[in-house]
Amino acid sequence: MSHIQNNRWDVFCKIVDNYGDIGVCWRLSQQLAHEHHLQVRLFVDDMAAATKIITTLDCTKNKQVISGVEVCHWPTLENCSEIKPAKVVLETFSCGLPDCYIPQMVLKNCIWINLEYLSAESWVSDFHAKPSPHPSLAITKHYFFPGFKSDTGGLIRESNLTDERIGFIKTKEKQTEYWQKIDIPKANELGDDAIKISLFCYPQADITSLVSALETANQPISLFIPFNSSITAMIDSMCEAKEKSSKEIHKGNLTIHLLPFLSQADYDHLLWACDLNFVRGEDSWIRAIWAEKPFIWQPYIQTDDTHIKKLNAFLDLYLSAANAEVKSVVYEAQLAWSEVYTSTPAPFSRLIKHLAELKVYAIQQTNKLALQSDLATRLVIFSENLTENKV
Ligand code: TRH
Repeated sequence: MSHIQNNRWDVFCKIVDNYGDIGVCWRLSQQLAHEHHLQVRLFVDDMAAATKIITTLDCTKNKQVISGVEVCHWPTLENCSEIKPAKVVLETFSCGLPDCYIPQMVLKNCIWINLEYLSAESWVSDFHAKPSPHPSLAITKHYFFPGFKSDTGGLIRESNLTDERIGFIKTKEKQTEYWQKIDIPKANELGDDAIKISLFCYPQADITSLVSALETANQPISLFIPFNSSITAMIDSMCEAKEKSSKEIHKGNLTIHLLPFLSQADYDHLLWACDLNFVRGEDSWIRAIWAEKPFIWQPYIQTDDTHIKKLNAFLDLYLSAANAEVKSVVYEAQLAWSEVYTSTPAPFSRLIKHLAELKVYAIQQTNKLALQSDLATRLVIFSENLTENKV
């Protein structure tokens, strides 16, 4: 983009639960600052929760600059009038904006965009970029939907991500350094037939069937599990008391490695290093796509099986170019992982047997999706177009 008129952005993030809200906001804020040279303020309602993702955050400070982004406490009634809105205000996931801030946005003729959750459902194209005038104030909110198609808001992808991943995959030393950093040097010595899998899931996932499939596989399997609160009960039920304090659990051909919760960058590297990734929610799902490896996605559980509809919509899109065998293996395993009733180990055993073909397909799909412009770029263009239409 030749010249950006709106170089100040305010991003608002409420951490509802889990890590996805802040994970997306932090990633996007940094990208807007680094790649689009914008002055970005990120307002967060729960600083303590945000430290999980923004690890160097000092919760005692009202504002601080980290990685080129000014991270601020959510405005309070007392200090709200001192906070002058930026030209572009990005509300995320319909988190709402502070009441006293909105009238100031009206005065400044701000651009108001609400970033929605990612979905592959077909209605997204119809709702993307649509305006919603405020019921009583002279300002309009615009809905911006991420998505997989050119008529949506696209997917978050940093401009150097592909090159970094390729560099990591090609360079043995980088991989050795990585496994040492996360304290699993042995991972680098695994034989060529060994399979590496990462696991990040909600507690409803049928981990028992997965583990049964992996422990009886024909080749050695390493399962890497970054720590998160959803996983503790599952681990406890799976391992003997003596193993609970250990970072490694052995079951047949399977070795489970319990990792700490990683930084976003280290988590990306884990996805790149593994042959298969189990991911969930929104941000880890997109990162798994960019990892160019087969993955199983568990959508955030919703009522009325809405998450299954979302899963099916994604699979219909993602697998549209796959052959019958790949389609059947992936649909079966994906649905077994997300259906709430207990499944059997069979879909996961089948998945492991077909990993080589699934890898070829994953590479094709990642390359195809990477041809599209990324979400931050589309957001900036969208905000600039709105400005031009306003003046
Ligand atoms: O944590 P999530 O379940 O978040 C979800 C989704 O965003 C969902 O859409 C939303 O409705 C719900 O929260 C409230 O999963 P997600 O989106 O994958 O976010 C996880 C973030 O944590 C992501 O940025 C990757 C990061 N992460 C690490 O930084 N280190 C780790 O070790 C792991 C496992 C994840």
